Amino acid sequence: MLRIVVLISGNGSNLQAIIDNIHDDEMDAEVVAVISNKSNAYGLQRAEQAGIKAITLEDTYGSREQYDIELQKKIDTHQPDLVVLAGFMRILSDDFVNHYHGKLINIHPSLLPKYQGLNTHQRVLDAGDTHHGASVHFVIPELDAGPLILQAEVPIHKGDTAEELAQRVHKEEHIIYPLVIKWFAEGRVKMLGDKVYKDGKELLPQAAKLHLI
Ligand code: NHR
Ligand code: GAR
Repeated sequence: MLRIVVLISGNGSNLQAIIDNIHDDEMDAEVVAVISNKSNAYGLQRAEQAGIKAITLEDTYGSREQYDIELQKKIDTHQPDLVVLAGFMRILSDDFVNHYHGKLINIHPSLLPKYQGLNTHQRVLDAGDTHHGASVHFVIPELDAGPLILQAEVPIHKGDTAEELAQRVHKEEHIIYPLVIKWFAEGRVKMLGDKVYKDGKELLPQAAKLHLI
């Protein structure tokens, strides 16, 4: 059984997609706790609704390092095999990230390595791109730079607003994040050093988009 702790800051629609797919696909996985850095995050209610322990850890510690130590303690109480960032909006310190080497993943709303950082949908529109998407990647200390596991691409339509584009990307996120969780539950994905292996073979960045099956 894959024990998962999910970290959120807001709506938690990716959390919901993960909870629903674990159930519907009968995955050998369980979300054992959800932790938010914001007490008003709607995702906390989603967790409670699903009978999952919902925890708030607000930043009252002064330093990023101290917050991350407390966060690590809270997470490790639940002995997770996988820690999932799902709209978690705090940068994590190097020690925290290294503690979960190979067990910490994130979903980022762009076709990484393009558009690291925040406000991706508007930046993609401003650049006049024709395609956009989402990326699931292992987290390494360097922000949004960890090795890719799976990407989904969406077209950009003429006249799209950032909200319309974000919605289109979200739909794909809700497909690819649960799928990656399933791969973990089946022991099919690993990170060794800085490389990702899928089904025992090195997964190159350009192949992450093709590995939908
Ligand atoms: N931490 C590390 N070390 N490496 C990554 O790749 C991380 C990470 C923490 C979070 C998610 C990420 C994203 O997908 C993520 C990846 C927050 C910020 C940010 O600037 C940037 C990237 C991500 C999440 N946060 C501000 C901060 O000072 C706060 C912004 C806010 O509160 O609105 O922490 O994009
Ligand atoms: C998602 O689109 C995710 O890709 C993005 O936040 C959204 C969270 O939605 N993540 C980041 O921007 C990380 N910096 P959700 O709370 O409904 O899952």
